[in-house]
Amino acid sequence: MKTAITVATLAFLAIANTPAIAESGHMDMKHGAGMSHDAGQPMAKMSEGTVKKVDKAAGKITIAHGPLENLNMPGMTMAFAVKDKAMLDQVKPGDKIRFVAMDMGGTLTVSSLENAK
Ligand SMILES: [Cu+2]
Repeated sequence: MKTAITVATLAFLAIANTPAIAESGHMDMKHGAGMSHDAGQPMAKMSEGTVKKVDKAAGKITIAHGPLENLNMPGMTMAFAVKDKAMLDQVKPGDKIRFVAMDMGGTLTVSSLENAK
């Protein structure tokens, strides 16, 4: 008798739990859809840095930069390629800038920059 009651209780609990599991799965799906919507937004997280050197001939800029979250990089001084050499005309060593750097085919490239005053 005792055994039969236990089995019946477990069966009841299993049935009672099923809607809860289904519901949490549904909520996860809604959450996932929301995240993919956010990923569709243009992401232009600007990083801050100070121009150390501008090499117009090579199309490179050396920047002492703060942490670059999108590249998972700590602050350091390093050279970047630039997407457009014309971008180098608007900066000179010592300038404080905001910029977006990204990995373009293995080359860390500044895709946009602006003076930070
Ligand atoms: Cu770096």
